[in-house]
Amino acid sequence: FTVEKVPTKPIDGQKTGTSGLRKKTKVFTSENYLANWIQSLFSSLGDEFKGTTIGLGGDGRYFNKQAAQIILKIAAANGVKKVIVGQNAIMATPAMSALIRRRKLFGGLVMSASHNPGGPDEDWGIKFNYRSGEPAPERITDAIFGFTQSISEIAQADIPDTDLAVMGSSQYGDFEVEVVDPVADYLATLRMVFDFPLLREFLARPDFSLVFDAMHAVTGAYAGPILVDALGAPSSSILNGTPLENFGGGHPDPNLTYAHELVELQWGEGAADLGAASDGDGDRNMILGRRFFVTPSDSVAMIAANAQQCIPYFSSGLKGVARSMPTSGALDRVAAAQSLPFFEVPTGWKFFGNLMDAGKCSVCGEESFGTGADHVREKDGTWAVLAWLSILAVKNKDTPAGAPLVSVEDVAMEHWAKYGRNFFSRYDYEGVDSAAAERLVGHLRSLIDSSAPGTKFGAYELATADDFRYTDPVDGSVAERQGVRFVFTDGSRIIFRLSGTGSAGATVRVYIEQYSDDVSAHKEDTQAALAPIIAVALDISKLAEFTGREKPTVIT
Ligand code: VG1
Ligand code: CO
Repeated sequence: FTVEKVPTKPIDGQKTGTSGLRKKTKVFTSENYLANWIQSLFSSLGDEFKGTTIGLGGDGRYFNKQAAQIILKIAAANGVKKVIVGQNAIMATPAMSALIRRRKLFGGLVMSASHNPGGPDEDWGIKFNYRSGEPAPERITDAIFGFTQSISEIAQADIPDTDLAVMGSSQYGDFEVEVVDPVADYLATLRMVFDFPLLREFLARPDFSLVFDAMHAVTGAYAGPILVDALGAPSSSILNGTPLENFGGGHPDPNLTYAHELVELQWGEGAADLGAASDGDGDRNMILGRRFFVTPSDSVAMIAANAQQCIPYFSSGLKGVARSMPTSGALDRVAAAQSLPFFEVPTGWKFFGNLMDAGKCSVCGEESFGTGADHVREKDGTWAVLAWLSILAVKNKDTPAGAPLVSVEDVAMEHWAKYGRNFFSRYDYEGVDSAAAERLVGHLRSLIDSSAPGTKFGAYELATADDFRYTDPVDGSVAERQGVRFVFTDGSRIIFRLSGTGSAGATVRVYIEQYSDDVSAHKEDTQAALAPIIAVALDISKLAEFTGREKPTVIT
């Protein structure tokens, strides 16, 4: 093939956020927008990737199929030897991470804006994962951004479009495209982690039921082969299992607001013993019991506490555990009780990768419905569902037919009785004016400076206040200004940060946490338990005054 050099000009604002580059679809489909970023990615990698193989796939959203063809042409022209593409351009984020690791790829591209809605008027996005399957570290994303600011031409191969519906290889000169099953490598990785025969046996019990909501997103392509074919769940246990380009018009975000179909089911007569949902690209998860919600900060703590007994991959114990800074301290208590190394990192999965590569962390999680482990380098929605299934399967090994099963709620109550409960909630204010959000953060930073330890905020006495700064214990890199936090003497916390995954305007996130070791209070409703500290958070931040918002758009 021949390589054409297409002249182009830098386009503003191609800086990646918490997880890749996300914009309105119309921005990405505008002239050279995607091509500029892809060329900048290859330019930033120097000669390092030449002659290597990379992966490509996405969450099935609108524009992915066209985007894949654009990416293949630029990859060929820049000297990539081979691209492995998921059939129909499908590849869940954790599956890409598994593919990179199993096939020792140089990296992989995931076309996804995760839980953001899809379609011509909604969002599109792309992210790059590196050699060990981890989200590209900031030194790479910063370099890409640098190239986007000075780019003058795009190299493009004049190869025909590849039929991505058909598995198999196509050769174009020295360049090869191989279309593969997007499930196979990922399933092989999950088989290495879990006891599939045990899970199969448990799912076959007539007194146990599972419901999984794929939200018309990418896990629709995985739920059938994994939950039904490999584990024997009835196909009726999968809801919204067909991936659609616009996710059926919804937000493919597994939380109590957007996964309302599943929530209604789990709070109704037809509730299953375990209810779960995943997001657009398959890395998030929500875990529900019957009329019971497991907040993600608790989920990671409960999985960590039970991992060694219930999941074969962890049978010799955990190397360590980690959570993002705004995630509640439930995991800290498990780490302390089991004398495990513990790490607190900034928001975003990229910070866990170094810890895992260095053998310091086995299980980690974020409050934002992200849970995962070192079998891959991304959070993993399906993994979390199988982890909970494993916990239930092991705890019910001796439950005779007809006797009540140990439920999700029982697991949670038992955990809280042992470790105490960290009540946690997050308030999101979406679509806030960016300048107003910046003024709010400015106010909070000045509040840090003016508040000495011992200052009273309502009934709470300040222990420390800061803007979180993280030094990576492996490579020494520093991430600054990762969230304003107020920590009180009783361990309660109020944290504020701005989202880095939106495509327009600003989203203000307020994270609230309060600990209780009083077993009689553990059944209390989260919002009721946190009402006093939430009032303090809204008061000291003057959030309503700065943003004009009386109420959050989403509460999780
Ligand atoms: C959000 C979450 C963060 C998560 C990120 C990517 O980021 O808060 O915990 O890692 O989304 O998740 P932010 O900057 O908007 O708060 V995903 O499923 O969108 O890849
Ligand atoms: Co996601």
